Amino acid sequence: MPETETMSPEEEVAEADLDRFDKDQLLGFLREMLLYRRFEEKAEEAYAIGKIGGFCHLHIGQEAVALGIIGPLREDDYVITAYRDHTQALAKGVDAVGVMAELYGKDTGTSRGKGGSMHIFDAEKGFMGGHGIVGGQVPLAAGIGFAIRYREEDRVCVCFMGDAAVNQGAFHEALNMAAVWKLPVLFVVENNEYGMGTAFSRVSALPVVERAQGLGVPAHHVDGQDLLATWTLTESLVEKIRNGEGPQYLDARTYRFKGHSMSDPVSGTYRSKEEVESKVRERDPITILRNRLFEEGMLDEEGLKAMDTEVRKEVDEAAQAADDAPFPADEELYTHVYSEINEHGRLFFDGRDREDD
Ligand SMILES: Cc1ncc(C[n+]2csc(CCOP(=O)(O)OP(=O)(O)O)c2C)c(N)n1
Ligand SMILES: [Mg+2]
Repeated sequence: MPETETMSPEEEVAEADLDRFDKDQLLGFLREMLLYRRFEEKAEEAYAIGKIGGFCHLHIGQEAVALGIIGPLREDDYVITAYRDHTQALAKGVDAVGVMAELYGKDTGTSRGKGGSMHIFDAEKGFMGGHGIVGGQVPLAAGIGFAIRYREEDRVCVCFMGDAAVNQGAFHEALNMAAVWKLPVLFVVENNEYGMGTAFSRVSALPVVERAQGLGVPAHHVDGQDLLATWTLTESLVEKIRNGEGPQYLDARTYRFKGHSMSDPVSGTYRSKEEVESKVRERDPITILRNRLFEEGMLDEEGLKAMDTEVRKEVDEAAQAADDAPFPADEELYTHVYSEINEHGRLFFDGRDREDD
């Protein structure tokens, strides 16, 4: 893909200023990304033995985008995303046990086992899903942004989407309105270079970062495998948005290490085995951060092993809890089919004024 854009000033700061994090924070970042990785590996394993059914899209390889963008947010900010949503839910503070139980289709899952992998949802945590229609969440994010402005709050909504979503009409309509109304939304493209099996460069004349051109939404790009750069740039973009400057657009360059979903091959006609292997070898966000911590003398092999053991235990416990939990009762087939309407005859997107739980 042609590199036509120049670096944004924020990105220069992000690349230069890496000493702004302290040791505990950095170790915490690594632990968090390891948790996402082990969680997904566990889900992969559970899927293979039939404990998880339906669609299941893993985020392995893209962890730094989730943490680097959600980490700098406030607890009361919103996140909305597509179907590759497990690690983003974890990053937003959704309980790992609830996410795993949702994958298992159990009653204790975040959507009572009725949403599954693509529909993790936790309104209390400001995690607004989990959406299966490519680009479907983009106008919803504009709606959330509108609600924030209408209520005169200073919250921010982050809207993740895949690179394929920028070819959807809804993307252009939503970004246009977000710019006109100066909505507090950060639109993030998780640019892993491919849709299901189509290279982005085959279906777009312009690189992802230029696709917001003409819509009035300032565009930025970042190495989405570099957690610290992504975190630093996101902080500055969120500050602009909170200050009322309107929406921002971020092309976060990343790579998916697994197949499109659990039922797809890792490589094939659309990308070579060699390409995937070289990305896994050279562009793993966890390895990149781990190496940096090794170089700085903040972590050694033993420390890493202890961290990993702890994380694996947490994930094993989540899987065991999911396995032990009951499936939803038969009557649950008839609940949550239509959204409840409150006494004012209005629907609230974040569950306010609802008494159904
Ligand atoms: C409107 C619509 N068209 C087609 C599909 C089928 N589909 C599911 S995922 C996908 C590719 C999306 O790729 P991208 O947005 O880059 O996200 P990624 O899977 O790479 O995270 C397609 C075409 C869909 N879910 N919705
Ligand atoms: Mg993609």
